Amino acid sequence: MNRRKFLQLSGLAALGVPETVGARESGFSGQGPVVISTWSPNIKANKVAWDLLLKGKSALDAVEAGVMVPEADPADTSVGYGGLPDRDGRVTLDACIMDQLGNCGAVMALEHIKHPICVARLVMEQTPHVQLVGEGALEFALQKGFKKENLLTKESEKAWKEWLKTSNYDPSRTIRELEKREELNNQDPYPWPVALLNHDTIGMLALDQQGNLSGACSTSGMAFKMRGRVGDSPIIGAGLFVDNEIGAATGTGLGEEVVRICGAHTIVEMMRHGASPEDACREAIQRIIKRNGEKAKELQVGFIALNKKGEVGGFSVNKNFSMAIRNNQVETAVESKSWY
Ligand code: SD4
Repeated sequence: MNRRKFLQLSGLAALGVPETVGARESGFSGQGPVVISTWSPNIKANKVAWDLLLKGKSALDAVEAGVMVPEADPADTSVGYGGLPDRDGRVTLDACIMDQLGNCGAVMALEHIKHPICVARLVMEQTPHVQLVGEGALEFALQKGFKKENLLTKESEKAWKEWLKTSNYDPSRTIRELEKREELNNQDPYPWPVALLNHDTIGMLALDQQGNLSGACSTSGMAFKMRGRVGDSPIIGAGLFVDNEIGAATGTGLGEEVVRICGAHTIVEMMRHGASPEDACREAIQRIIKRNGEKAKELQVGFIALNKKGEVGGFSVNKNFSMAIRNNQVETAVESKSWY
């Protein structure tokens, strides 16, 4: 990529406009630093992470700061503040973080705290545990000085009340929403905010200038889920895994499917045995397809991976999964290849 094009991309991102390169690519290589996130609008989150990486900060600091961007954004209806609630109208958040030493921390079904990723980091750094859940996670956060806030925005409350009319839990809604957009010939396939979509959990992976890997993942989970339901996103090995010798992986989509195959860990193990990031993600997706290919047509799971060399890739069950990538050569968002 020439310098002019690179600057153009940077300019677009500065305006908050995701640059979408030819669809269905996913092999990018280059030396660190690198940051990759699920979903193209997270090009904005990447920017925050990237700026820290350029200053020589750790991948851990970068992914935490990056993930805080959609957590604070009320327009992002599946992460943090403004996340769609469970079927009882309560916003419950899941997040986890993992560093280059194999340290990790997670919170599950955490309410009232805008930045669950920061609580997850403190679980990792300041407790003898890896996971805190519900009331206990909230208590811990309050002890650490986090503010108790109402995270249910007027828009999310409205969406929930609308949902109550049918009370039909429907995780395949994302696919249909995206298809509708395609049918309408929408010129901007990845609008921000993504008001109606049920999937835009952020999973972010980074490689820093010291050559270390870290990752973070944060979500409000599936919209209108049962109270107490926890998906893949805060589960180390499912929603996120980092092995500093090999690489890192994370994902988005219907968490139950990801937990069943230990998605992120599976991908890292594939890379250990020589697979490229894209091939490793594809192999994990194939396991979901193998269980029930027909059912898989109705759901979405998308994985992304980053290896120690700074190569990235992704793969999804259905089309319309995108990833945002930033390295020394590109600042871009691309649609991943998909099984269907
Ligand atoms: C979950 N994986 O709770 C999450 C959902 C998701 O955007 O990706 N939402 O199952």
